[in-house]
Amino acid sequence: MLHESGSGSDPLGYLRQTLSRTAYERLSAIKDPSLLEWIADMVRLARPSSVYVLTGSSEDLAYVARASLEREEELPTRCPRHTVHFDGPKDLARDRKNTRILVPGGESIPLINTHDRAAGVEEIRELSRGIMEGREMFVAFYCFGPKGSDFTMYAVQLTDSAYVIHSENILYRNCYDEFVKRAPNIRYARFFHSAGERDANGWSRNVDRRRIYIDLEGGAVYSVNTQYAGNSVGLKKLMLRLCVYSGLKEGWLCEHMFIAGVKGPGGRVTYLTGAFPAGCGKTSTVFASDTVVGDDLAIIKNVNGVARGVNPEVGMFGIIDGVNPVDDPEIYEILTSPESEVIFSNVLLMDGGDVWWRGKVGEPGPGVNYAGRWWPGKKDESGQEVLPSHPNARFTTSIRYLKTLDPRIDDPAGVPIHGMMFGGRDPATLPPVLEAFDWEHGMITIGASLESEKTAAILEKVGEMDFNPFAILDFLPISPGRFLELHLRFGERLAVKPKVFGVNYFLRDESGRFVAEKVDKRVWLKWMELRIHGDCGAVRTPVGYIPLYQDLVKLFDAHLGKGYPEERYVKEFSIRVDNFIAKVGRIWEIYSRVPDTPPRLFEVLAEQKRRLEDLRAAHGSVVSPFKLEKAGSP
Ligand code: SPV
Ligand code: MN
Repeated sequence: MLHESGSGSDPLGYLRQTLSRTAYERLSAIKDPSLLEWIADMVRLARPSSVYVLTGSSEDLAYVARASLEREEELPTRCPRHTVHFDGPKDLARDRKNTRILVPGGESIPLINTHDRAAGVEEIRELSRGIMEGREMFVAFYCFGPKGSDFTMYAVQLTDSAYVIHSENILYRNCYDEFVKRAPNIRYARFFHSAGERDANGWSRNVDRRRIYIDLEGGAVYSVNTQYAGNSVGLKKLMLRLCVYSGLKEGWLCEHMFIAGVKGPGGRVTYLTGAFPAGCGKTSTVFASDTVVGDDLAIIKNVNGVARGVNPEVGMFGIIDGVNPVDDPEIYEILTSPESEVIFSNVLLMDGGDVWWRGKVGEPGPGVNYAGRWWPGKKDESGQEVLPSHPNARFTTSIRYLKTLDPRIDDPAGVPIHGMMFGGRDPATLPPVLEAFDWEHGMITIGASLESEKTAAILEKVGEMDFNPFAILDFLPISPGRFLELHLRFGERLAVKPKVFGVNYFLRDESGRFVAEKVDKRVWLKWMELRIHGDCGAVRTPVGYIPLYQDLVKLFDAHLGKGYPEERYVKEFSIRVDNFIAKVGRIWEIYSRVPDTPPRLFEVLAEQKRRLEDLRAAHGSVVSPFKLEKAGSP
């Protein structure tokens, strides 16, 4: 905790003097002195002009939605339930550089951006002094998971941004009553956020002093001088770090994964999770499934030997770039329906009040976008055309609008997880779908070895390959070695181990064209579903199992009504032996710099390399799947 000296002496007295009667009464109904002390401390430090405490009532929700518009943090559109928020041209994505894990003594963790806790605390307190002057502070209480569930974590958010609270009211379950009922017997995370001083456009003025500091020991995150939701919305990626840390200590998993149901023979529903870095087909995989439990995060625990998972969220903060009525009919309909509540961020708001993004039907016309006034053909100082809508433009909306919403979304017991998939953008190595030999092989050669081309959700160069184990590197508060070790341990204790798959929608041919079509992922999902139940065979390769040609022909016909030519099978599923060996080398090299890597990783990678070398000796550098051995059902 970050205590201003002296502020803890009589927090209740201080709050009684400072807050409105309603706000004080709402807070003092929560019987946890340490919480009140923290809030008193932050109020004293940030000096807001008023404090609004949410109980989550419909009046509160309406108040926040109205405040977002009145304070011009969101702009109205032609649809009363649709608004647009702009983060500002320098605040359009997560800030890796200034997002740091605070560690006592400033100890370094391999591949993780850490900072000395004491210095970080001091810096953030300095930046927060008076930061809310003239503004209202919101205090809101949320559940990270279904109410009354053993999976659920709790969080309190302080912020001066109505947009942040509006987003959280859509994305999470308000649960003030749980705090009243259960404090101090619940543990919760604490989030402090301030957009800081804003300019005439409403953008945070001091983005050069943007800081997102994660205090694992104190269970708190401090985020200032930023608005982009990935940096500001506490329960999204900031909570993910705290959740991973709790999971590490208690032996369960908190993951950057969706949870989706895939239907199989006889109407059975099989649940799979999927981890993908941003912009690699995660959302489209969710929509290619039959039911949706969650689109971004999962908490997974061992319940009587079975891995069960919940989605801690109830909303989506999704990439809108490219969303179109042909490829994404369901989400497109939600985003264009006047019935749904949507916050668009960093899209184009046209003068007539219509919203435009790449993929929206119709042409973009003059209006306002992430960089200010926009008109067709607008160029920036360097003569580059300014895109009407930013590649990392997003939508925030409730998951409950989905027609494919899984009926078990609120089930406190979660759903059984029978498969886990990992996917990245890989132009040259991985086939469209691949099944690991077993849990350990999958966690090591697929999950912990995940790589992907960089995308627009991070403030760095787009196009390079990035090592991104479990698609969670940006959100890891611990070494990837320990995170892998946690997975290995978790799997050992399961009586039913989920199957592990790799998927890749971005394989290119010699001329650089994508080989697969967007819709094909439905077939890969159906194949995984069958494999989980042992309902089809496979080809055994040095890197895992791949589909048999005849099974894919059947699946393409049954689910997409199209043929699947043999040449495509050969193109997609040939084993690119040299590329796989190179990948083993890259991953080996990375983990050899991570001292706490489980030794099994090197053994499993070495075995994989040996199998690949044997195959190369027998059949050369690129091997057609028809040359490989058929395996029966597992
Ligand atoms: C992601 O980038 O993985 C997201 C959006 O889901 S953000 O909140 O920016 O992390
Ligand atoms: Mn995500």
